[in-house]
Amino acid sequence: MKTKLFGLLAALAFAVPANASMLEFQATLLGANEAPPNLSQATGSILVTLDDATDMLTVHETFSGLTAPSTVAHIHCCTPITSPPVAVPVVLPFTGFPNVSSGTYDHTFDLTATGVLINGMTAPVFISNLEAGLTYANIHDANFPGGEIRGQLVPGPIAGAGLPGLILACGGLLGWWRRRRKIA
Ligand SMILES: [Cu+2]
Repeated sequence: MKTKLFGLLAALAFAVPANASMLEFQATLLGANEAPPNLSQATGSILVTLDDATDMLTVHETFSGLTAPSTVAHIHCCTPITSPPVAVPVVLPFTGFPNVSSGTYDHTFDLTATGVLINGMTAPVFISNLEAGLTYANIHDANFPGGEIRGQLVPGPIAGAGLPGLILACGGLLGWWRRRRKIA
């Protein structure tokens, strides 16, 4: 039992530093969250992963049911969740966003690179606002030039990415320990 516990602790020691600088944020995108709110039945979800050591930001967004093909998609800053929502400037345009009514978007941004953040936004200011829950993601199209669906980015389930990794690491280490014990 003591050895098993040691194995778990050792796995923790390996697993935690790998995730320590990864921060996750997520949002559900709905017409009801737009400014002004709309009755669109479209939905979307976004997962944003920030490596706070390198300022690399990975976006994974899925959406479906837009009333027209998407034109542009963004992260806007800086406003808290309000009712009714207000619109604030675009700070991170999603380059290469697909012009479809249902789809997926995956992209990694270097927040420190010129032209990635716009409207005077800088990486440190953006990151502090992201962490404070003051940014939102939305998707625009011809029917809703101001945005058809929108969601406020809030800290996501780091367990969603971190815990399976941790369990895998623990399982792998225990397996190694068991095999090693059999051989010995
Ligand atoms: Cu936008």
